[in-house]
Order: sequence, then C-alpha cells, then structure tokens
Amino acid sequence: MTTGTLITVAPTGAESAKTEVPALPVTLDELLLTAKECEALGAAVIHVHIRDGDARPTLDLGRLRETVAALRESTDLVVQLSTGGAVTDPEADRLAVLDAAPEMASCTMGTVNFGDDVFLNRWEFVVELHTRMQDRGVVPEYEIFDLGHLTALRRLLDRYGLPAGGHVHVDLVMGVPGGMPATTEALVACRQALRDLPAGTTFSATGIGRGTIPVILAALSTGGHLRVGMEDTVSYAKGRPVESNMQLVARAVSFAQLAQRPPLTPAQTRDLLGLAPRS
Ligand code: KMH
Ligand code: ZN
Repeated sequence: MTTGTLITVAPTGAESAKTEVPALPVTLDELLLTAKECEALGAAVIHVHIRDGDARPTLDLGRLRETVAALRESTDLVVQLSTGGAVTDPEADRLAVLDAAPEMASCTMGTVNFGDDVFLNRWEFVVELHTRMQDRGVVPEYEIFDLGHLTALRRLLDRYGLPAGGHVHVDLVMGVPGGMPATTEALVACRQALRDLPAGTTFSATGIGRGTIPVILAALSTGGHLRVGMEDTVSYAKGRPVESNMQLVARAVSFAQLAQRPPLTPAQTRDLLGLAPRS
C-alpha cells in the first residue's frame, strides 16, 4: 500500500546549455544550493549530472567524487549519480561513475532514439552495470524509456538476480522524442507490466517538457512516485521558463499533498528503497 510520495529532483541533466537556460545549476555551489533548497521543500533523492568548468557535461571522476562528498556533507538527500551521462559518453566512462561510490545510480534498461541522437544501452553493457552495482552495494534506479525496457528488466533480474538491497525501483522517463509518450495510457501500460516484476517493485515517473503535469497526475493516481527537475522540464507553463528547480519541486509537493500522499523524508525513502540508513 503506497502512502507517501518519493520526490526525486533531477536538477541539471546533460542536454540543456547554461547559455540557453541560465537558471540551470552547473557549478558545485549552484548544485549544493539547489539540493539544500529542494530538500527543504520535500525532495528526498537527487539525480545528479555534473558539468565541467565550461558548463559542459562531464563524467570526470574527481568532480563526481567531490560532488558526492559535498552533497552528503550538506544534505541528507539520497545521492543518485547518472550513469547515463550524455549520449556521447563512452561505456567505460559511464561504468566508472560507480567508482565515485554513490548510494544509488541510474541503470537504463535499453537503447532508445533520443531526439536526433541515440542513447545506446547494449544488453552486455546493462548487465555489466547491474552486476557491478550488485558487487559494490550501489542501489540502482532502472530507467525505463519504453515499455520493452520493462521486459528487459524482467530478463535481467531473472538471469542475474535482485539488485543490492533486494528492492526493485524503476523510473519511467516519458516523452523523450523516440521513447514512449508522456500520457496516462502509456503510464498505465507500464503499471500493468510492473506486475511481472518482483512483488513490492516501486516506480516513479517523469514527463519530459509539456508531459510533466499529465505524468505527475497519472503517477500519483496509480501509486507511483515523482521525479521532477530541469533535466526534464525547462518550461513551467506555456511561454514561462522555469525559474528554478525549487519551483518544480514545490509544484510536485503541492500535487502530492493534494493527493493526500505527502513527501517521504530521505530516511523514509532509504527504508522504502532498501538503502542502508545514514549513520
Ligand atoms: N542524458 C541522457 C542521455 C540517466 O541519467 O541515467 C541519459 C539520462 C539517463 O539522463
Ligand atoms: Zn539523467
């Protein structure tokens, strides 16, 4: 029985340019400020992509380690590093993200067209990511861009076993051009498919761009959790650029409260996802 709502903030991503979206947090200081404010509003997990000194996406291990340490120092948020990176990142660099020892990391369950690009996730790569996370005790969030990715997840778990902590959590990323649409119908189809996954599997959902609100409503009404942030949405409403990640988290919190499923704290989230409590 789902009660509270797990709210993840994905503040930066790898796709938007700082020059076009000035409110995007790209420095460590900007990220920390965003993290603290989003936590105060009700976020429990932060999905992290980082940028280099020129605000370009990077998987630099030193910066990743510094980011994980700084977020742990200044917040209680669950730190989830992206292993998806940017579409141009090589597999070896994406695997090496785990060397930064985050509590959680993303694990995308298949290849998807990504606008004009391809977000490549070969089966062997997915298996390597999953098994390395098992070995290191990093809890995955399985990123699902299309219905078939849930079938791939079932195959992965059948062949290679449950993730660290034993709990399965997926995030439905809806509305990427090339992936599933950000609609209630698509979310319900995924919800049905989740029945083939281990009992207790939880899901969050995020709608890209104008899909944000329909996906929030569909997720809340079907027992799902929420991911919001400027990685996925840079318009608050038609003709109104997002002012900050906090604006998106505050809106998600309002929807969750209206649904009588208030935000989960980071401690409640660790319990839900099978993460060790913070010492
Ligand atoms: N930036 C996308 C190519 C993830 O973070 O794991 C991949 C992505 C998924 O954002
Ligand atoms: Zn991401």
